[in-house]
Amino acid sequence: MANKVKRNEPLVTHIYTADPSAHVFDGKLYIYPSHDLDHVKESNDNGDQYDMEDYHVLSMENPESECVDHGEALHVKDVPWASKQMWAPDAAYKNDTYYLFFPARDHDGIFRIGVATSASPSGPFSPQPNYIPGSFSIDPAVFVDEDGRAYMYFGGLWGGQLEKWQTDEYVNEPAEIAPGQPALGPRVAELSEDMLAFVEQPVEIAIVDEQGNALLAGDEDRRYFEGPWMHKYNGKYYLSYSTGTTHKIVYAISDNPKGPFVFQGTVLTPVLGWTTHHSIVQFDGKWYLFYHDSSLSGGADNKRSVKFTELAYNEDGTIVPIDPYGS
Ligand code: FUB
Repeated sequence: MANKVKRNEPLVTHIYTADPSAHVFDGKLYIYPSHDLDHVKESNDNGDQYDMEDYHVLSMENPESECVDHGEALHVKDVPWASKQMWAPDAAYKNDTYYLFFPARDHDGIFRIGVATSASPSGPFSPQPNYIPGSFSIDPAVFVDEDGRAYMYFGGLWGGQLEKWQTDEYVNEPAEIAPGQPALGPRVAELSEDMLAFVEQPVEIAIVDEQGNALLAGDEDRRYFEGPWMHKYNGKYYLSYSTGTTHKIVYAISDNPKGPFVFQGTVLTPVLGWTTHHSIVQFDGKWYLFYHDSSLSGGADNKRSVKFTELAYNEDGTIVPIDPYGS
């Protein structure tokens, strides 16, 4: 199925798609989204309404072309360790292999992150029998640096269970984090050469203000919630993410892939729907923001559609904020 895509319009309309991770592979744009299902589930802070079962890979020859749905690339029934909720995935290319990284609940209801491989960027992908040892929570974003080293950024609050991993052990009912305490940061771990394991225990990323003070849990306009993305621009590392409860995509910059990152500002103002999730990719010299909203479904939080638009930088390297519904 193919539709010619316009800026700020759904890439496809025959299925609901969300959480886009966009990459350029083989000179084409490949988009790895979640596949939202057209069903009614109980809606709660645990995220039960996001009850996705499989992934479809989308591709575009270029930003002016049609978008192709390559069909089912991986289904939860084929992943031995996973029970449900195939949430935001990402993909990477290394070792002549395409890797699909994805979170799902294991058979104990704990979110873990798995990996599946393919010879083709459009799949189908064959899952590893077990999740990545030491992985937890949601929203993997894998960044392969210019030196070939690969890092996975991950973690999400609330339904994403990050609060339950404040120590290296899973705690089902953790103590609440007070608004005046430092906010939880996303986690990062370097991946092994074969991309199937962590080479280290994941570490928490520090996101600080201009004075070097950690962002606080009560600072909901700036603190990390979920959906990390990493890209590099002019030699600097840009960590962008969703603020969750305040529905923004914001970013922070560092000289090091593991931070600390200094908070900068907004990438994307709120979209229609509770969640916001994005990726940033360069194609043919221009930069693009892929994101989702719930306009196609008339505002249903769990029936979202992936869209894209151009992204621009100011001369000082800051990002020009995007209003998804502006002119
Ligand atoms: O799609 C399910 C969850 O919603 C994702 O993992 C989060 O980033 C949010 O978009």
